[in-house]
Amino acid sequence: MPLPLSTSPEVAQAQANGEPIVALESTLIAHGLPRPDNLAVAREIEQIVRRYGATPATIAVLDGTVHIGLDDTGLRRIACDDAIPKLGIRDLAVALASGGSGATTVSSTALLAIKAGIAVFATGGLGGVHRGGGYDESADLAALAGTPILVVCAGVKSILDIEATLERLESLSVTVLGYRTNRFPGFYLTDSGFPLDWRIEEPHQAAAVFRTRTDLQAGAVVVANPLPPDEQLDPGLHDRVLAAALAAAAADGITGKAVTPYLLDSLHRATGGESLRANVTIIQRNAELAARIAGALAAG
Ligand code: PSU
Ligand code: MN
Repeated sequence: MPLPLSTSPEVAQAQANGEPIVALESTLIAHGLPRPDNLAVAREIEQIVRRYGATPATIAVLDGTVHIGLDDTGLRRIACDDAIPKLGIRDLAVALASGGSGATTVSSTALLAIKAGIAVFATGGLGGVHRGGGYDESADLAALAGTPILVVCAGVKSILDIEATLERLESLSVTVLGYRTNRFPGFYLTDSGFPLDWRIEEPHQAAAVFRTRTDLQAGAVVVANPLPPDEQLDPGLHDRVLAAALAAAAADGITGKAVTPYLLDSLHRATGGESLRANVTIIQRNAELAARIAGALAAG
């Protein structure tokens, strides 16, 4: 049986015309941003993708069907329905087989985007290796290793062990490019403290690397797009509230896929919305850059 897949009219038309398309994930809407702002942000990032010449394809599972591009009702369900779970790749089959619904993470969005023939994807920050004693590594990393997709992000979330995550990205042969930077971005922070081997200046260079990467072997190209220094979260505030959030997560016994949403929410509360503002700016900027790269890729 073929995968139950529904493509929005806007995305289907762009596909038919060979026009640039940008995949957007739904977990950051459902579980990464607080309500009610999340719905407005979901709509706004789609608008940004359109403004920069591409068609947005927000991906989610609704009632046992994969949606490539959501209408406003679908977007509203993802943003406002309390019963929308977070679906990594391993959860997708269960949700689809049982007629369920859910929001897709970086791993599952990348997989579904490729199945729909979409090569460029914008998100906030990738998952990675968590800090602390118990081993917790996001499925995003292994998924990117085998998926021919270009992901625009602000690095990996700063709640993670960034050094270990960079090592894993290297082991998994994920190509990482700094966009106008030699430093790996730290999500809320412009600079994670770690260097990058490769830097590009313009979208067409990302497109050229991606084409070559795909010719060599299926695997992701990560374009790391840092927040400008004047838009980052104050680093002192960041370090203080992160330490408190990590301690609270441990004290509350938070495990598994609840860890990332819990930490992001703790930071949003503890910074009085400053981390939320930075997170939204990250997503907006990544949507713009992804649309420009998708344009360069479509132009050939
Ligand atoms: N980027 C954001 N906010 C988010 C995420 C990314 O700005 O909430 C989500 C993505 O869906 C990513 C997930 O795949 O966080 C990582 O979750 P985990 O660590 O459980 O793999
Ligand atoms: Mn995990």
